[in-house]
Amino acid sequence: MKEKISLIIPSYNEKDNITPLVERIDRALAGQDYEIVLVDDNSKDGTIEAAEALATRYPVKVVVRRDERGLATAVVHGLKHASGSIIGVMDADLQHPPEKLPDLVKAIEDGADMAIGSRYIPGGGCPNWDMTRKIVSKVALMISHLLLPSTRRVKDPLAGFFMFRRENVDIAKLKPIGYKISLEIMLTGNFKNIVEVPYIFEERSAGKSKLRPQQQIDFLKHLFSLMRRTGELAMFLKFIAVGMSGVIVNEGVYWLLTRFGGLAAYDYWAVIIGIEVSIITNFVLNDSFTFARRRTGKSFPGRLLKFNLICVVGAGIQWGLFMLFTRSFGVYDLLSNFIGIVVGFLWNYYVNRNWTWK
Ligand SMILES: Nc1nc2c(ncn2[C@@H]2O[C@H](COP(=O)(O)OP(=O)(O)OP(=O)(O)O)[C@@H](O)[C@H]2O)c(=O)[nH]1
Ligand SMILES: [Mg+2]
Repeated sequence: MKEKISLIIPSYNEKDNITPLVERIDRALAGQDYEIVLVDDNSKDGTIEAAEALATRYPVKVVVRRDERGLATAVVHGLKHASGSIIGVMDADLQHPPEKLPDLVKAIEDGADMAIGSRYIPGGGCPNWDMTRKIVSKVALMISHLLLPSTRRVKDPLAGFFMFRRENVDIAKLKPIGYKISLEIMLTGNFKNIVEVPYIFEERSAGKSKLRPQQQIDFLKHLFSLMRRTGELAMFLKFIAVGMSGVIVNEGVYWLLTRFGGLAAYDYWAVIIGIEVSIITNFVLNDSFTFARRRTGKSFPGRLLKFNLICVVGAGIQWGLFMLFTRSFGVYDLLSNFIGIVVGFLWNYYVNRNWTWK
């Protein structure tokens, strides 16, 4: 017996797209056990009537929300009405080609627990986008990869065209804001094997785009919410706290060595020892506190060595920026040093987060 596929399709004023969409899906999924769950936010252009007419001929469930708007929450709502063990999500405006659905299904049948339609792997793309939209999309992608490093295993985590096994997702955990439902599902779900399938994002042939500048703000709010819920933000804040403790250790060791340790005349050595001791205490704290949940399976000396190396390079970055800003740009020395500290800190955090405690 084939597993049942539920395609959840959010729609808002897509009257002219709905019939060709359902017909093309039905052709693409011939021989599969599938249903379409169309979640419409009370469109007034006739989308609902068109969908209800299709429901007499095709396996279409029309779910109308009257009290809420929003793409991602519509998909969560649709999940509650879906009965398949495989869930697919796609737009109603034919920008996600239904003919690619079999590739997504195949990826799941071959063992993936999530299959993502990707614009950013060979064979995929958005050839019809203008320069601005291309840049906005790439910047959004970069920000996601930077702020939520666990999305880096996927080239296109922001796609709205994907499939997954329902058992890997806990609906109660889904709290998306805005448009990026794939991000929400990928990061709150328990996915071990995510596969990307290339597709071309088509031009919108009918209906209007619902993209508004507000969505960029919602996107940032959503990223922040995911950083909080996935523990990413907590790690960052702990790393800052540990870094501050390192300053105290660094100063304390310098003070002890120069005042009581006989290094009064060798203060440059006291500085170096202070730096190294604080790197080690920072390491121990980060290893047992900040990144405690991420250290399994890696050797302690290996982590210590990587951390040490990264921090020395970080110090080099701070020094280099200090020299650059004071000498080349004539910037006030305390400000130059501060810029160096911030950049060096971000370097230390990011590289350690993704390499030492990978
Ligand atoms: N239920 C529901 N669906 C929505 C809402 N906003 C957008 N959609 C649907 O979500 C899908 C994607 O929205 P679009 O406006 O096409 O967004 P986009 O594809 O990123 O932008 P374009 O390329 O300009 O079309 C479409 O099927 C829309 O009808 C909403 O508030 N509620
Ligand atoms: Mg669209």
